[in-house]
Amino acid sequence: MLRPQDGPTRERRSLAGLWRFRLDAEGAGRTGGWWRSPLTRGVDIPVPASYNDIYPDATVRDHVGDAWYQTSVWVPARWAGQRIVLRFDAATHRATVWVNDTEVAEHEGGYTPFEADVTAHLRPNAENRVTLVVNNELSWSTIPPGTIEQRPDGRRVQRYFHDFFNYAGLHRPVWLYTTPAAHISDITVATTFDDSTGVIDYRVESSTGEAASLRVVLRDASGAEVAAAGGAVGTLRVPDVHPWAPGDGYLYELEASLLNTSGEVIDSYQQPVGVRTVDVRGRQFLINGTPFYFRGFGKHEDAAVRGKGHDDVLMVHDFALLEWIGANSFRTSHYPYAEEVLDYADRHGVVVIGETPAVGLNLNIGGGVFNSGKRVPTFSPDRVGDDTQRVHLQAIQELVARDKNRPSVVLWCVANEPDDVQPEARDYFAPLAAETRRLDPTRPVAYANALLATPDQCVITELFDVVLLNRYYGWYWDTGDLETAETALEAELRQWAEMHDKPIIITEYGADTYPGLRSILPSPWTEEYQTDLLDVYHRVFDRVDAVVGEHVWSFADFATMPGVFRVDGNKKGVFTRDRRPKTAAFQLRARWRKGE
Ligand code: BDP
Repeated sequence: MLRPQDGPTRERRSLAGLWRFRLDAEGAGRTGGWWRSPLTRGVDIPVPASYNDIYPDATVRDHVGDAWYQTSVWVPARWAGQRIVLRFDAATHRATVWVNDTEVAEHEGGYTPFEADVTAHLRPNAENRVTLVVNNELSWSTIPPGTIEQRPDGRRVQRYFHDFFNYAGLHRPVWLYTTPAAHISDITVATTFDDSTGVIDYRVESSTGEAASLRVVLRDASGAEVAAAGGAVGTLRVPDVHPWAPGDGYLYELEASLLNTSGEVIDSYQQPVGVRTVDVRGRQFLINGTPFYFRGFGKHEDAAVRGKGHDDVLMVHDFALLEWIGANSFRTSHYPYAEEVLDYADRHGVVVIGETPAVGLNLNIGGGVFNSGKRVPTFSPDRVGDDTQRVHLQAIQELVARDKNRPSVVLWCVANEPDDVQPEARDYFAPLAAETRRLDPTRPVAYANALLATPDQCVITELFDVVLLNRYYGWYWDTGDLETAETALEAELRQWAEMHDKPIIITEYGADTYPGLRSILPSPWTEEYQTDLLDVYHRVFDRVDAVVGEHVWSFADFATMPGVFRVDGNKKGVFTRDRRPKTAAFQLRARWRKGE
């Protein structure tokens, strides 16, 4: 799926700003036709942002159900005759959209974009109304899943099994953009090397099918043309190619042009291309044929007031902190991040594990905390079943469609900590793994495993290329006892390495840490305990060859649902929520930048 862009044949208009907003817990707006007129009794709401924390009002923060957004937009007269598209980069978790009086789009899933051709419904040279109802309910047929509890006083309360606050709203930019009627609709690139020559296979799809001709030109970062070809499908060869590599986000630009029969350009699109390869060989993870070691974090899109609203200020700051600390990679836990984030990673050579929103598919873990006692089945027709699998598949398809051309993304993570012990997990995941590979044969596929499934118990590891482990020895297990933690961690990692000839990335390890709490003795929640625990893990990683990466949980403290295990959110951040370093930040910097 192409991102909107400005160019000789295309124009974008951002719909960011203050929209009108109204909660609708009773669902009155859908029957009352609220899209047909200006939203009355609404308040202002900023877009992009989560709506939950903008007003000091628990009704807004804990709202369950529909919420209405409305704005009006002037459509320039010069857009008459163009194709006009309305695009939402994300609406969490689902939305229905109207332009003036007409319904134009419906979308399920809170972290991938959707769009509608609204040419027929907009009036150029006039104000037009855009209305959207966003719904934040989680159920067994949503990704992530959840359940709604009815309280005696009639209130509905959202429950979910993942450990981050259920923020909702328009988290990312909204665009109106134009293309010519005959236009380029998609581009796919895949890159390899032939010695020092870069080989780029491309495919350009257009609304005209075979009717018009296509021309493709590749330019290097200085703008010099380095290769060209004709046809919708083809191969470009770049002698002495400058590869995209970790720490070196070198991008070429592929310009695709759609030409009419007289050779005039009807539409053109600039697609950035990083030339690189990704392979898994034995227990190694190779980028451009060289073993790569992941250093970094699992993160969240999370900040005070904005919630999950995308913010360029925080994004650039976070990338600057990643560089300061010596990280080379991160995982988009636990959902696809804003496209601005992936653009930045592409341009700066930051390696990304791209994850779907399939988190909380495990009834033996609730909100990051492990249930004790008897195992509860997760997969069943009335829990995680066919409906869940269908939306999960759609989430994978939309993630791959969005990010398939990004050099930064080297691995797809299709789920976080699902139940991988219940035998039915295999039937659930086999088609998902197969479909991910079919959609993208160029990247390895994995899922993140929680401690409940040791290598002898896990029923799905074989379906995947890389072993991703989230481990909390010394925290949820053997709390306060780092000696036992060290022995147990090493024993388990060695077992994984022996039983599966695959690389292992530790995608989570860490300890909740209250900033400023200090202790001489090993004491969970203190800054010393966090650094001591990280030291233990690092010693073990350095002893086990199959470990090819360490992602600390988490980059920064983040909001969660309330719980006795959470102090104003999850405090496993190496940075606080407002991005101040805990002691662990300096410790990681010393390890990750050693030798620089
Ligand atoms: C893991 C989850 C992560 C949680 C973390 C924790 O993958 O989302 O935040 O544990 O408990 O189970 O801190």
